[in-house]
Amino acid sequence: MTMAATAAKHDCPVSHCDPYSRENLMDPHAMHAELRDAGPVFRLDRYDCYGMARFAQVHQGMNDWQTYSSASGVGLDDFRKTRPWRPPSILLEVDPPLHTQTRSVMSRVMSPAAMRQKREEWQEKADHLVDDLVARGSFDAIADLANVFPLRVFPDAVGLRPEGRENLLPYGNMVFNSFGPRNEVFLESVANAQPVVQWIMDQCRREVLTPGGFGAQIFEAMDRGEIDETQAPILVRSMLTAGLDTTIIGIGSMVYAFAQFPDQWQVLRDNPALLRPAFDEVVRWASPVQTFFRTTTRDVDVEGVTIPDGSKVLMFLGAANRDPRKWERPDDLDIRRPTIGHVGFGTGIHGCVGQMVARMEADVVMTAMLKRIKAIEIAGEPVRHLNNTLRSLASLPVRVIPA
Ligand code: OVM
Repeated sequence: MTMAATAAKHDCPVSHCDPYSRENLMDPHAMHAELRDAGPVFRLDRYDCYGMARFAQVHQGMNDWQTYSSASGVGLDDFRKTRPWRPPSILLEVDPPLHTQTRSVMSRVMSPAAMRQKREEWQEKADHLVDDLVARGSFDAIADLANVFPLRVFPDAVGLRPEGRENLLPYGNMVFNSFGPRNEVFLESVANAQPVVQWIMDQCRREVLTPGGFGAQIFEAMDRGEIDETQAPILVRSMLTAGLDTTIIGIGSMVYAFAQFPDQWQVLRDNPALLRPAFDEVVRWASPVQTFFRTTTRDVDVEGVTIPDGSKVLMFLGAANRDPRKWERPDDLDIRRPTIGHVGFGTGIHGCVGQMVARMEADVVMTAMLKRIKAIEIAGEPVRHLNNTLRSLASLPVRVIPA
């Protein structure tokens, strides 16, 4: 018997759910299960777009940039139809060949070798911070740790001046909100946008960046002719946008994960060599960046359903990272599981270019904690911070038992 030459055509399942409602931003997991079960691809009729929530399709789609383009923006807005909220990123919101050029500059500046040079200094800062927190015994793992550490190391590494750094988190919050709809969460975050955006743009100029920093190195790539003088400041802006909220959530998620899975903290304490896979497992489990859009460049068949050319497709990274079709006991943190393929840093040509920074920050903070802390306990109700793209906490009261 032979199979039919063409696959059967199916109607596209339709979901009426709102991924950007307060309820779903607060706790997306029930919605994720529903969307995965809806099918390999579905329509989100509220937003006139498509979506994918299963691992197989999210992974496949993100690894096919020719079909699933970033050049019309990776938010709900279609740059071909509506004016972008800010001048587009030349890293995130572009396709090759420009993307290849800009990414190579960024990946060199934040290479593993570049990050290794930071280890000693960053470890000292982490040790110092964690010493103080362990002495206190109880603290807020977000306000006193996750929000603090990246701000102590990253802006200095980029080469920012000290004044005005309080604008960094509000800016990241706005940009990550802007990838979703113009809902209340977005509008609240842009209420006072103008001075924040102005400050960010001002910090992207060569004159204000400390010599030797990541920012200055981007301008050195410009001197070598790898990018031009209009592009260098926008790449510095990419660092300021993508480099803080994300790593803050990574560190916060690490603490939250091990507080919820104390046996896994024990496993890690017994075998600190698992630190790197443990961070990947936390990023899989938490998916700090929950979603990004792509835009189709042709009619594309997904398991018998046709997505028309020019459609926005919402990629549910968080849902893919907990798809039971791919992961055993997906909701459990298991630092010994193979996390290969998780899409918590994205995947494909747009996979997180700053992940070495994130890994080094997590590494030094966790190294400091592993040495000093026997157990982490949740000591109060965690409070969520709502964002259209990022899943994060505003507060996580913990108590730590010294080692
Ligand atoms: C950028 C940018 C902004 C937000 C996120 C991101 C996760 C990149 O401006 O290039 O990557």
